Amino acid sequence: PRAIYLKDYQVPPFLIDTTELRFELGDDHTLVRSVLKMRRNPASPSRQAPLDLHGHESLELCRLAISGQVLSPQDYRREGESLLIRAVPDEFTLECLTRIRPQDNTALEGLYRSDGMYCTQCEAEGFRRITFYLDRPDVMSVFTTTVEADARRYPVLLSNGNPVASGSLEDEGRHWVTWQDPFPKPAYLFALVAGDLAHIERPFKTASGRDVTLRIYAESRDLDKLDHAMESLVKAMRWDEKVYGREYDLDIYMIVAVDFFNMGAMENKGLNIFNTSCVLASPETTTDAAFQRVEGVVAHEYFHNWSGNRVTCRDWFQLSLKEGFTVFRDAEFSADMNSRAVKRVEDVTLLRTAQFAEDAGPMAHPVRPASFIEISNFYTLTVYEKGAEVVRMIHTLLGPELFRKGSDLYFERHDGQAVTTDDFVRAMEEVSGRDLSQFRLWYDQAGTPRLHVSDDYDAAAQRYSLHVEQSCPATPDQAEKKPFHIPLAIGLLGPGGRDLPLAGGATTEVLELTETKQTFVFEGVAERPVPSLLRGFSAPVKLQYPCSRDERVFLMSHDSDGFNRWDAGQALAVDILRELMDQYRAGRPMQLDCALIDAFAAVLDDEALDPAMVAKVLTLPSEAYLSELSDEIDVEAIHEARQFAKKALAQALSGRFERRYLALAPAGVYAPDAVQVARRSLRNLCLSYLMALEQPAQLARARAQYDDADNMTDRQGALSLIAHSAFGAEADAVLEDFYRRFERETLVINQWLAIQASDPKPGALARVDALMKHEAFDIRNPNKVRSLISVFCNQNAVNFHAADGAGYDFLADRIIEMNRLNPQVASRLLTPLTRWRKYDAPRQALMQSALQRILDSGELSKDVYEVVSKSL
Ligand code: HT7
Ligand code: ZN
Repeated sequence: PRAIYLKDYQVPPFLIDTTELRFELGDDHTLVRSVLKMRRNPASPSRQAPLDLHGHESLELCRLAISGQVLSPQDYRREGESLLIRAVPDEFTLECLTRIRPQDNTALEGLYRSDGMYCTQCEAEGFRRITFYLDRPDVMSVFTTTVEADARRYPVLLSNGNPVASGSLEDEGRHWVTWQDPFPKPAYLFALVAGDLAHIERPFKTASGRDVTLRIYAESRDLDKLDHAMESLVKAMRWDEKVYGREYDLDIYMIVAVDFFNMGAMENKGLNIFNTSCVLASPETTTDAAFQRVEGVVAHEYFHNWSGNRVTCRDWFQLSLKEGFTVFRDAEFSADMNSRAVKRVEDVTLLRTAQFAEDAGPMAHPVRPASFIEISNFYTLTVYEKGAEVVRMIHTLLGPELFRKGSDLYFERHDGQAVTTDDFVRAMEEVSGRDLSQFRLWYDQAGTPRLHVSDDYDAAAQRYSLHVEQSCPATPDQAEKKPFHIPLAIGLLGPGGRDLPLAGGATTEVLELTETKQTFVFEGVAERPVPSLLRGFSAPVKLQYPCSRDERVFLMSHDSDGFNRWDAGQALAVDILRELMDQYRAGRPMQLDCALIDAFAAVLDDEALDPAMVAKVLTLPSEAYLSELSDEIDVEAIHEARQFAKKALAQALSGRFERRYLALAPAGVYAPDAVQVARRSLRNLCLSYLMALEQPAQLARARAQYDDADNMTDRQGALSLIAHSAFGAEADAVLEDFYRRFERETLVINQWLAIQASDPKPGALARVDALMKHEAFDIRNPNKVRSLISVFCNQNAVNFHAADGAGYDFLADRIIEMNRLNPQVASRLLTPLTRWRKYDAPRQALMQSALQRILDSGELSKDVYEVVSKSL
């Protein structure tokens, strides 16, 4: 397989003004007829270029005609994914008839069947599995689509835009519907759905008074689980009108839930297709976290209507243009709907554990990658989450008003265009008058920058100085890095814990780092302050400052920045857990520093704090985060130290945990609102500490919570604690009970699989192996693969990294199997093996040999080949 490079970008030699499609869906095969009005692109320098269409090898070409003239096989050539037609006029109509077999499509790209329905996934390059086309985002066309199918089995026929005609072929029992989308769009935003679906509907009036119908479709058994998604959609539409001045533009907005889906959801114009896991929600079957995920994903896909669809990407290297910006938009939306501080903590936790690890691994790439073999491998945390941080930094540097002006200019100037991240930054530069040329390095340089901060205080001169040094480690293909432009938000705390006034009387100041070494001087500082650095996590960097445990405790209780209060607690816990790991490795008895116990006690006693934030503060850093911070990951030491700390905290603070657990008992009817979610999160965290005591009384408490729960958050919280406990018989019993209660609820059973896959007790691999044969498992369903296989390999370190390498062999076998069925999912499964350099020598050897075995296993998809070959 060949890499393609950003530097080789050329404008398309041809344009497609209109695209007419007719799908005849059949059990044996589907016929796709296309009529494309095409012309040479006046902006292209190549005036004689042949027409080079994309078309997947699985396409069966039945007929090809240019302006009515049928072409014979001598007139064109198929080569890999390309269909070359040599002599074409400057303007012509291309007609094409292809035969495809959606029922055999296990890759879930293009048109495929999910249970009994047809649906599509065209981003990034799936449209070429439907018909021959210029399948690149800078070719935008006006689509008219007719879908024809058996009327009884597929009563609902959907595509993008507005429905304009329908009819039936009565003697054949078939019917058809025609959809027209007036907005030119690239093929990756095309969508089609056909099935026996039920829906809910709601009218919506836009700010300017246009009437829009909102519809959410699902299988009829799930009709009662759609209200939360609808409410989320309405909130997102209102928010985008208010915060960005963006309105919806078609007469109808549809969401369809499907069970087989490679990712979370897809923003196809006017017809979003969603993984059921991101749309269905009910108190009995859905946890609070999943409710919030539905709200966030519904909003994300809706926001794409402007940041992605109306203004799209010129090429796939620009993916973060739409994804980074849209993640930033959805994060701000969620922050406004729920707790801002909690949302920031969650996003930074994800970034610091998983994105930082990606940035330090063999697949590290810039937010705007310079090359790829398979674009599907670049739907990454770097493009999405770090890309959102880059947009957030622009917001921080410009301030909210100028940022809004910049986004207005960007949307207005580029409406209907396919553009680049440079165009986005240019709009921000123009409205602010700022030069962001150095800032653009965030798009081009991979790796997580390091900040080393030191300080000094001159009492006589009442002068406090912060010295900041930045560096960035080498990443694949980028040995040397230039200094980044970094917004570093800081505050200074006086001895009593109050913020000192800084420039202009503000208590937080954004320092701008642009050089390798810089010093910032603060005058008139009467006493040595404690600095609060990187407030709100103002830049995606790793910051080191020699802070004592006492200073961290001080920041934990006094910092006016809620995020940094949490972060001080995390840093304190990391420091103490590392001490425990050293003790464990040295064979000494582990002893928990009282500083952590005292700090946790103070937080538990403070009833004025938001319970959701209390739960975050009292959550020990995860094994994944501790691994990311390690030069060499000691899986066992991390696990043992964390377990020990948890139990020691539980023993020292059991009275407090119990008191708060009881005080937070549910009152009233379940609602996934911020207040209740906060209470449940802290209550379940208290229960997890109490269960760490390993006492029968606590087991009984957890079982009672499980039995009495009126919602999935409390039931599943108790279930996983019991299932992971040392009480083996009770664990088996509760898992059995849960299965019986929910065996018809696919998404709930996926959680049941995940809980067992993440059980750290010995023997997990054998249980996972057995579950693969369970009726609840289906290797063709990505949600099941993620719940069982991914969770085992990513969230059960002690078992996956067993010294004998059985976990690695298991994963290699699954990847070899999945490579044939679903390359995108197979490729994502590889992640834990790619991190082999972070482990001890014997594990390194075992992981490398698992990777080599995959490479040698036969014909690999581009997806798997790229990741394996770059990792070895
Ligand atoms: N823009 C969507 C990306 C997506 C996707 C990409 C590759 C393969 C399958 C996929 N399904 C969805 C989702 C989003 O970011 O909104
Ligand atoms: Zn997106």
